[in-house]
Amino acid sequence: MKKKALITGVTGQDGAYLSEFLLRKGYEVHGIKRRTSLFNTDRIDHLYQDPHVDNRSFILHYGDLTDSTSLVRIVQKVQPDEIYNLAAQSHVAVSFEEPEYTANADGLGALRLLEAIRILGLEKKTRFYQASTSELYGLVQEVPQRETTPFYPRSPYAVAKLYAYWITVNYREAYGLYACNGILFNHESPVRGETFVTRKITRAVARIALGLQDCLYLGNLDALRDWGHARDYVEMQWLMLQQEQPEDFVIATGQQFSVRQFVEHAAQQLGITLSFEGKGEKEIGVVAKVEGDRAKCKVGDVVVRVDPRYFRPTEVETLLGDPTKAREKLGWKPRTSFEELVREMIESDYAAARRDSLVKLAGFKAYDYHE
Ligand code: NDP
Ligand code: GDR
Repeated sequence: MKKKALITGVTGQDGAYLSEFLLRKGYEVHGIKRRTSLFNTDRIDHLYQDPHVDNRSFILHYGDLTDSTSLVRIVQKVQPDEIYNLAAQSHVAVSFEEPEYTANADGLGALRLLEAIRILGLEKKTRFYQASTSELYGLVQEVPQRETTPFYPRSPYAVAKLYAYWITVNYREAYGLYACNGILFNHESPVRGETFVTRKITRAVARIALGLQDCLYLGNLDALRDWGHARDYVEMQWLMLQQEQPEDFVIATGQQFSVRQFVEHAAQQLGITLSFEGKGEKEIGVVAKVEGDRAKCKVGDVVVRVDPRYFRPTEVETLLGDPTKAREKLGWKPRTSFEELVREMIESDYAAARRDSLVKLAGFKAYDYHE
């Protein structure tokens, strides 16, 4: 019998990598996607299997973390061995605009899944993974951050995730569920959402190099993050559910870079050297100029500017994880270096930008609905 996994957030970055990983391991993978007015399955289209074919190993269900009945129905139907709760309103800045929805999906969503397991009497069968986050550390109390570091969340997103973290621990202790938290530090990839800072940078730098965009507007350039590759991190999500006892783990690289350094590395990949001005204060201003002619960039072009709208009401200035426990207990260590991560993202975005540029050069005009 194939093992069955149920993934919430299957259409997201991690959902796509985890689906690939579990399918390679021989799992029957079920994913929950939500109804949207446009297709939202780009990241998993290559895994799609025709519903008219027998013995499918990749099956999607409509559902939503804010809708208990849909979750209970799906868990009952699938009877999963493992649930990976990856679904979330995952954008920290957006959580300040939509705090109630974020609390509902990110906080109560985890509770609804845990209750579904309990209501259906699956406590002994179904293992549960909760996508916890380094944002829990917020205003950091210890450097580097490890499993025992106290939390100090700094956004509605992080506060909602704090609830999800503790309700996962509580159900483990109260009902003996195999439930655990992966406290994952930032992880990126070529399919990272376009509004997270890394992807926003690699996409913009590629488009600037090809003359499709003039300037990149950013917020806090001094924020420090511990950035890894999503492909490496989903392996840990699975490993955590394969242990004898459920435990919580920090997943990180143990290396830290600033947003400014990420921009520099991304530009360097395309041979563009930038000179930064000022300290990136919270006001619109010139931040980086091109130092040597390269592609469509000319010496002195201003390609990065600071825009206050991208600053957050409360910021997490610095995050650095200590993955010692994961290494010692699970034998895990990240495979992809920071440089490799940036290169992979730039290569992918440059290829996409080249395609757009060729289409533009060929005089193609997109269909206009109002014509
Ligand atoms: P993404 O934003 O790429 O994916 C989020 C997924 O959740 C999408 O499939 C989205 O659907 C789905 N979703 C959002 N709201 C709902 C809802 N109400 N009901 C059902 N599905 C919903 O996130 P990542 O893949 O990057 O992250 C995965 C998880 O890990 C998230 O919980 C995130 O908070 C957490 N995390 C991420 C880290 C990172 O650096 N990437 C680090 C630490 C934690 P749709 O495609 O329709 O929008
Ligand atoms: P983060 O990721 O908030 O760490 O949450 P994000 O990439 O959004 O921000 C990282 C840092 O960059 C600064 N920043 C900007 N951020 C965005 N998005 N856009 C900008 O223009 C910009 N300029 C500077 C931010 O202020 C911040 O300091 C991610 C998400 O995946 C969460 O779901 C996850 O829990 C955490 O990582 C770990």
